[in-house]
Amino acid sequence: MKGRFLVLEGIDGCGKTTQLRQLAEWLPDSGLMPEGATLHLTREPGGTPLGRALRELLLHPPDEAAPCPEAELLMYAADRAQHVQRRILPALACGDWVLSDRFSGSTLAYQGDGRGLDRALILALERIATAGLVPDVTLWLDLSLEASMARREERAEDRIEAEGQAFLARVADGFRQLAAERGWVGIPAALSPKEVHQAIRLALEGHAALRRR
Ligand code: Z5A
Repeated sequence: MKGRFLVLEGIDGCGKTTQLRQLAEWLPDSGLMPEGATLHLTREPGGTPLGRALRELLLHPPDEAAPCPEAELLMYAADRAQHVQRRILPALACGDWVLSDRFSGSTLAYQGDGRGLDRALILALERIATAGLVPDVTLWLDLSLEASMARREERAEDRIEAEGQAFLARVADGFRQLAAERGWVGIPAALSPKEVHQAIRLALEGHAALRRR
């Protein structure tokens, strides 16, 4: 029996953390998960002890330690390789379900479209880091740039958020294109948290990849 791998993607502040918490309450009793399966909540970067150290260096480095774009790409790939090998694949092998806040789509959007790094290179690294693992369902929380910035107005920015509006606009375009290419489920994320949760529930209940096999 193999478990299921679900991912939430989208631009900064689109509501992934909020929805992950709501899914953590609903999914185990939703009737979708088989009896005895555990739901593992995780995120990238930072889903393993190594990943947590990388997350700190990626998002809050001292000025002199800020990675260049190429080093940043490799650090996200290292975080993912460790996450896949040490946490996600073992859980799926036991028949458990894994719900991750971000996965490899974020690298294509942020380092590819945002930073302008070579897409073929990113795809080659994706193959190494994911070992071929593809999410069963990716939920793309679709939020406008304006709403994203308004939601984060009062919050201290991390290193990536501090890149500004033009960077975020390229990332948002990247996510839109990826969602179409990879068959992600688009969720209108400007609705209230409760309405977004309802939309996600409907999408998961009707998703062929989550039917009992
Ligand atoms: N990154 C990368 O560059 N490459 C990669 O490969 C990967 C990641 C994997 C990770 O940070 C950073 O790393 C991220 C991408 C980059 N860039 N940045 N920054 P993260 O994932 O921890 O940070 P984030 O994506 O920016 O998360 P976030 O800002 O915490 O946003 P969120 O989790 O999507 O949203 P939230 O925390 O649930 O909500 C944000 C605020 O909006 C909060 O005040 C909520 O109360 C509010 N909210 C949430 N939902 C709603 C609705 N529906 N209506 C109104 N208000 C809402």
